[in-house]
Amino acid sequence: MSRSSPVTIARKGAVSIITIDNPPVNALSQNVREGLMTCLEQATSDPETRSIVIHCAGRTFIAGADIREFDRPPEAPHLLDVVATIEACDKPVLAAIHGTALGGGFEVALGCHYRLAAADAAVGLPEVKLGLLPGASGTQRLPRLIGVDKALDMILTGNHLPAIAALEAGAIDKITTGDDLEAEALAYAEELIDSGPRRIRDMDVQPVDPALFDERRKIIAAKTRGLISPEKIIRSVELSTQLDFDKGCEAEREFSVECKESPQSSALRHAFFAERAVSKVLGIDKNTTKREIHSIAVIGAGTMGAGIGYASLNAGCELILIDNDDESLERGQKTIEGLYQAGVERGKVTNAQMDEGLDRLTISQDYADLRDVDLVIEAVFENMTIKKAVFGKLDEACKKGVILATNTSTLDIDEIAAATRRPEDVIGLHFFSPAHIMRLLEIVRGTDTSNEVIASSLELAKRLGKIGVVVGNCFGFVGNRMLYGYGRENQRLLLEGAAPEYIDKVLFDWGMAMGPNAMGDLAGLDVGYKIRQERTDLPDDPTFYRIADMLAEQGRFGQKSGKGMYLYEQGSRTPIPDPEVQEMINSEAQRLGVEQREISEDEIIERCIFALIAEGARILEDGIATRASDIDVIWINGYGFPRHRGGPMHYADTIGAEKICEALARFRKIPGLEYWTVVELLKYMEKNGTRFAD
Ligand code: T1G
Repeated sequence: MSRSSPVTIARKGAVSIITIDNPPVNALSQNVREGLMTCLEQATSDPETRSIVIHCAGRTFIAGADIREFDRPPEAPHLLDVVATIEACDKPVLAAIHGTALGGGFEVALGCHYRLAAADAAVGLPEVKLGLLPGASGTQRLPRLIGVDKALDMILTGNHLPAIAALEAGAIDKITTGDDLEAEALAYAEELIDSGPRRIRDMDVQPVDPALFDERRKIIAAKTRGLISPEKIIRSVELSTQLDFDKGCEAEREFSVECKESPQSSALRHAFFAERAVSKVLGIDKNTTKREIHSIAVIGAGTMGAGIGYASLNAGCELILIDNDDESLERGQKTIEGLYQAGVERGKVTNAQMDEGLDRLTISQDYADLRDVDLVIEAVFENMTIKKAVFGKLDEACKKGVILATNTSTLDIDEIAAATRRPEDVIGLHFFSPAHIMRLLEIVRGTDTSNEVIASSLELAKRLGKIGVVVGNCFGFVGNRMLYGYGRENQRLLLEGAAPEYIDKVLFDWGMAMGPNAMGDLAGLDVGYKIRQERTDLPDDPTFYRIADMLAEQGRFGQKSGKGMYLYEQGSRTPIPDPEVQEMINSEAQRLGVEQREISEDEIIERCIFALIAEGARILEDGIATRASDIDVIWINGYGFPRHRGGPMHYADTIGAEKICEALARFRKIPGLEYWTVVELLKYMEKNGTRFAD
């Protein structure tokens, strides 16, 4: 065994302990698999060894196969063979689990004859989140161990099962009583010497009603539209009830290879690593000072302010909610109480946590109450004059070292910071609605924002359970700047003859969480309208957001006013096409001289999605985003871009710069679409055959 193997073996009495030490998460890289085989052979052939423990060093048990290896041809030993070798061992093998035993890691544990877990450990088969299915016998073993229904629940959701629930389900045999896992594993392994091996492959799958599988298919069809691996999972588990163990594993293997090679899985794997890369920011590392944030003040008790406040309370912070009058403050407090109540009803929060959280909430109209806060998040009306006035007052009221953040979704951070004498402490923290749910936090660095403030904001994002993405300062930052081009194209397509419900259906079926017209009605057409009214750099194009402006001017703001692009029945969020709007669009197109024609689904997808790609490329040219994958993380987590397409920039790489440049040139020839100008970065990529990923 080469000295550098991450797998070692040591015998204590009659028990050999095989230890995996492959930081950060003991992934089953090739050298780990090889090391396991070598140690198993040693333990099996050692007459002094009468039982074996497999456990891991570091913060967790095996967190799965090494995902980075999936883009390379598979190397021996294959995980299925490693798991089979463990199970075939004629001495009892115990898995000692701490942290998370996930994917191939849990399959290794299922290859073991017994499983012991630390009380705070969890197990899971999250492959579906990567567009995969368990490929090392997990879909054949788990139904045998815990039954078909529970197995399908675990594998189709990919959720982690805490140790207690895993014990109840029969997925593990024992939970530690103390906090010395290794010692308890040693004792348990000695106990098991007389019990001998117990192989899951020899267990029968408890019979189930075959109709169960079609029921599951119906359920997932709606939930996981467009994904291929969920069906493969159901089929593989179904075969576990029809085939013997080895035949079932063969079928699973085929499905696994098919999924691994699918563009969907490649996109989902890209998203996995992209979301982990966002925390790597130039000039910021683990030595960068981070400011302590225990108390937060939110200025503005509206929907966003209250949502941000609730998220802050949930993260354990003290909260002061500030607004100009009692009515607004009471409304904000009621909103937060309502969010807590809803959390209790959904079992996400306990009554005790709600009471404790609300005890940390203070409402006030007085900026003097801000003297001890560590962070202020301004969430007032999207108007520069109002925001600058607020920051001027904060500069007076707050102690030195407070982070002054604005939740603006479009406005210039530097101009806001200029209203204070401490621009280095000013940063944009752009939350997405609903603020307590949406995982994305766009962290906008101003020209003077200090690295300390950025590092503290990244840490705060983690505490709030958000994905913090650091971006530069420009109109709309990354997300909304790209949304502008996407929305513009939608508006043009309406005038050119594509009905709003048609455009929405095409993009929804393509994978967007919601079509642009339904999304506009949800966000409120008045919000976009007011922002456009404030802008001084809008293009000289009479068709630019023309329909949206007309609707807003008629008071048709969307869901909040019962009608926008669509009609909404009282209390319903279901968009109903409105012939009046279609009539308005047709006559406005005529007035503007925009010829109406049949528009194909492909053209709608190309024009809307390529608008995102083109603006994304310009954002990279301007250095507003550090990496193309950051843009993907923003659109997947903030704008409902389909995760299984990897985000606009990853999607662009699946098409190639050549095709995209050809399409942009084609669009430019359509009368009125001259704004589809050449994007230098795309031109460069076309010429050099490079990708955004490069
Ligand atoms: N392979 C390679 N790298 C991994 C990895 C993995 N499986 N899991 C994590 N990392 C890296 C990650 O990129 C990051 O790197 C660092 O570890 C810390 O991760 C055959 C086919 C375990 C719950 O899907 O869910 O097994 O950025 O920041 O928040 O059936 O990581 O520091 O350079 O996420 O504490 C199935 C994936 C694989 C689990 C820890 N397994 N991992 O969360 O840390 S498919 C998974 C996680 C499979 C078999 C199939 C989480 C975690 P870097 P982190 P964390």
